[in-house]
Amino acid sequence: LALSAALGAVTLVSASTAMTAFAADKIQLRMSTPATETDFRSQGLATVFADGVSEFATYEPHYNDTLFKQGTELVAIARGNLEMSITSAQELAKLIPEWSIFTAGYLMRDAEHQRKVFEGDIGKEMYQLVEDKLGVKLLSVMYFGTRQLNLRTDAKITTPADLEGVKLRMPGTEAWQFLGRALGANPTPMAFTEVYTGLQTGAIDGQDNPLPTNKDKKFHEVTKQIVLTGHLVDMNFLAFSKKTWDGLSTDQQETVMASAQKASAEITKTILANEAQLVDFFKEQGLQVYTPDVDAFRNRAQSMYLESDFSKDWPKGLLERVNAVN
Ligand code: KDO
Repeated sequence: LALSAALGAVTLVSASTAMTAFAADKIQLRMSTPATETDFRSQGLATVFADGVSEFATYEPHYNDTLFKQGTELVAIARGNLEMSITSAQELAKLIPEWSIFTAGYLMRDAEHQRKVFEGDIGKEMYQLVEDKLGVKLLSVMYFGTRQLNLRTDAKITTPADLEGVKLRMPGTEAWQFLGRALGANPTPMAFTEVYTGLQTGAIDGQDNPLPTNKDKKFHEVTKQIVLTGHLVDMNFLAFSKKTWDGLSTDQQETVMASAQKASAEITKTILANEAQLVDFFKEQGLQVYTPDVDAFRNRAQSMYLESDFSKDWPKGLLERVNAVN
């Protein structure tokens, strides 16, 4: 008996070794994003995450909207056509209205506040909602940077009134358009991959993104100023197919989770370090970079959000709980 049990074990081990020996047997993890290959999130995932799961999975990133169009990734995952994406509160809010609370301007204070909110009870509850309603698992939160206004016009912007009539490109969901209006601008939707040309041709007057993204996309070549409104401490989540997740062993699930969290923590660190240096970079490129009357922007945005239809969908007491996290 002892011998046959031992032989059985040997057979099992060699079978599993044979399985992992061929890449073809590995689980394919396709990730679709509008971001470039040089984006810090792309880089962090392609190294830390890909290495972490490499024993049993092949991480296969698709950049610049080449696999799925911006904003369609979550539905693709839910339908079983994609395994992973870098998603946002704005994309989640389109499908799960409770999530619109995290699209509000001037809600999150900084990267640390964001991390504590999503790594605590609030994150657990809000992630569960996504899993139950969409069949998508959110593995981790990462800081994407603080969004600033970036304009091709040169008139100085001090208060929201100065943005009247300014055609501001915002990403293509209602939550983003509302944020543009809350800043006082005239928002217009446009895909991320079209923004550079939009700025170059004057189809739009400006756009908003974090400083590292502005540099990565070379928006400084086609704009004249950056107004440090800091209107959204932006964050992304690593979205993962629940169907794929359920097919993994417990060990593999732990590895996927740990690799996602490690990659996200490193991405956050890199983005924070870069943001701290980039004001000087843009000034060297000849752009005006300055801080407007941030209180004027904050007051207008916060009161517009509280009076908006979005706020009717926010879970009761959640705003107070988010504000109380420190
Ligand atoms: C953008 O379209 O401006 C935006 O920054 C919005 C983010 O939520 C995120 O989708 C991001 O684009 C893409 O990942 C491309 O960097």
